[in-house]
Parts: sequence; structure tokens; C-alpha cells
Amino acid sequence: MHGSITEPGVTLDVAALRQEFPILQRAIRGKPLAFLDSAASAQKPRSVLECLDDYYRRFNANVHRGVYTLSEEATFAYERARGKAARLIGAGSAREVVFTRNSTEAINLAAYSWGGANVRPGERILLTVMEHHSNLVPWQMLAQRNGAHLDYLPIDGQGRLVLDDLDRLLTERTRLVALSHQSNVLGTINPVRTIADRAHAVGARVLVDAAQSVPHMPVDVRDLGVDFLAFSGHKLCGPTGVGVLWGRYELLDAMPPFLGGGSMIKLVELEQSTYADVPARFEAGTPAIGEAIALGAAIDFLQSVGLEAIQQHEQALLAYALAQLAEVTGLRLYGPTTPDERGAVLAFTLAGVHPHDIAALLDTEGIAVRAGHHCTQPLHRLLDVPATTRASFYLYNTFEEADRLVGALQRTRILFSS
Ligand code: C6P
Repeated sequence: MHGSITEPGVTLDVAALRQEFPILQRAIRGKPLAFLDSAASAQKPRSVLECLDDYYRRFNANVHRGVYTLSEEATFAYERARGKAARLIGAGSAREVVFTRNSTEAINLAAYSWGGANVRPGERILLTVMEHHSNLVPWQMLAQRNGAHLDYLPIDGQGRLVLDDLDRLLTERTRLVALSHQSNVLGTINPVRTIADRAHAVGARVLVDAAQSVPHMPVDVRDLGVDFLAFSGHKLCGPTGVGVLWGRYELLDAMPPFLGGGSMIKLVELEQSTYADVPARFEAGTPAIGEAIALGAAIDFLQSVGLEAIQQHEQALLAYALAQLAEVTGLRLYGPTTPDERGAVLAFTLAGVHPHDIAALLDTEGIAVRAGHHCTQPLHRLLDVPATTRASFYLYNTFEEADRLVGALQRTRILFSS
């Protein structure tokens, strides 16, 4: 069993970092909380909580509307947060960042607006079988509306995309490839750049669902070579209610609005309207102002820790947990077994124990994990299991917590085999 909180060579001072997260001081059922469900939603550091509080206490006002001081302060902070989000992902300009509610809304925006205008009957959209419902259902809806067809890139036995099938699946009729950067179940990190280059060669556009990558590793849209990218604030230590759709300016600029209403217009007449420039065109109504500003604080926090250091720490935890979990009899882990091909998301089944029972038993030991299909029903059908239990790690998790997980799973196995 591992003896110390940090691994040699890993620069994160996890003990100090944990002090920044008030919720991590909680006890659950008399045990210290081991929060291993950050893939669903991450915990929030003090700086994010204080930023949200500060906004509501000191300069709460609507944005882009008032000419009074509070409104100007709120507008400045909201737009500054947009700039932070742009820099986080290497966007050329803050104009390319649209604030949405979450990744789901970001992908729906792209599907409805770009897809509605660009995907014609008989054309094809290429997805992968590992997609979260958020990067699947909006494209099904578009395909039904516009008479398009969906194709799916398969995975191999280790949960890696079968790139050989790209030759067969990418054709001149393919208008879009939409894929996750990192699977929320298999943990697989997909070769987005390779796929994007192949897609562009046949004239298709590429959207990457980066909900599980942007919080955990350096992500740069120029390196990925994609056209759209979506992520959620709440998974990167920010508040719920705010996310981002990034798109290449020329694509966003040519897209029709998604929702109609205040803030997204230039001129409204009784019969018709003209629309604002991007990104305002896609931000109808009062946005999640405090949440967007606090997302900026979350980005500052992650960057002050360093995304490379976060990734390294998670990789060390992942390698350690993979080795320990391999010792649990009857445990089947899904996704690549080599740490450098995946992120620190570990979905598994334990022979003879229902995934929900595992999660409930772990909760009695203060360990929070998720059980279910994790919004990937087609993937679970392919894996031939109705559900899995999933533990996921973030910057504040420790090797002791990995030990507690493995120990609790050993006890669960013994309990169910007796
Ligand atoms: N996955 C999980 O526990 P939203 O809900 O819009 O913030 O994020 C949607 C989403 C999109 N893509 C991927 C790859 C995701 O993992 C998620 C969210 C959570 O796995 C909640 S279902």
C-alpha cells in the first residue's frame, strides 16, 4: 500500500491543495470524504466560492445593458472571463467563445445552428460508439430533421477507436465528425488531431466534446486542429450553469442564431429582426453572469496549479490504481490498460455484485463513486453490461484514497462471495 500523499517526481502539493476545497474537510458516515466522482462534477476551491459571493455582494447587475457603474463592472468581469476561457484553450480570439449552460447546450447549439444550415439530405455525420448522450442525441435529432445519416467509428477490445475504419467511414458525403476527446467511461484519450486531419481531407468539419479533457490536461484548439470544441465549467472546478462552445470565427460568423430573444439582436421590427455579431448572437437572454465570472476564477486556479502538473498527478494516481485494481479478484476494468492512452476515469464491474450495490457500500465508507450507464447507453450495450461503477480522480485526490477504494472493493467482494 502507498505510504505518502505525493509520488516522487510529482510536483503537486496535494495536502495544501486540499485545504483550498472546504467540502473535502467533510466526514461522510463518520469517515473522511473520498470524492472519486469528479468526472461527473468537480469540487470547488475557496477562490471560486469567494468569487461568486463577491459578485453577488458587490457588483451584481445585468450585463451589456446598463451604463451605470455596477453594470459596467459586471460586463467587464463577464467579458474578462470569456478572455480567460479563450486563452485556456488557445483560441485565437475571445469572440470565438460562446458561453452556454454546459457542454450539452454547446453541442446542441452547434448541431442546431451549424448543422441546420450545413447538413443536407443524404449527407453523413460520423460519431463514435463511445459518445456521451450529449454528443449523440443532438446529432440524431439533426439527422432526423435534415434527412442525414449517422455513422459510427467502432472500438477495439481495449476501448480504442478503430482508425482503420476511417477509410471506409469517411467519404465525400461526410459533413461532420463529432467525437469525444476523452471518454467518460473508458478513459480513452482519442487521437483527435489524426482524425481531424483525415476529416478535413474529405471536406468534413470536426467537433470535439472536450468535457472530460479540458479540466485535466493542457488542451489547445490549434494543436487539435478542430472546428468546434465544447466543455463544461462545473467539471473544471467552476460553478454549474456555465459552459463553452468554441468555434472558428468564420464558421460562427456564418451561423444563424440558436435561441431568439434579448441581447442577440441588432435591430428588431415587428415583422423581422437582424442579429448581433458573434458571440452575442448565440447568448440570448440574461446569461449566467456570476457563474461565468467564477468560471474565470476556476480557470485562474487551475492555471496557477498548472494543467501539466495536474495531468502528471492524475497519471501517477491512475497507474497506481490500475495496478492495485488488477489485484481485485473478479474485477473487470473497461478501457485501455496502459495509463498513457487514457485519463484517470476507471469504470469497472465486480463479478456477482450489482454496480449500484458497490457504490452504496463504498458510500458507507465515505467513498463517493458513480454507478449506472454514465449517459453512454450504446457503449454499455456494446460492453454487454447494463451498468458499471466508476471512480474518477482529480487534482485533489490522494494515493491513500486510491488505497481506500481498493480496500473497500476487496471487502465488498468478500462480503458477496460469503
Ligand atoms: N458527463 C459524467 O458523469 P454536461 O452535463 O453538459 O455538463 O456534460 C455532458 C457531457 C458531455 N460529454 C462528456 C464526455 C461527458 O462526460 C459529459 C458529462 C458526466 O460522466 C455527467 S453524465
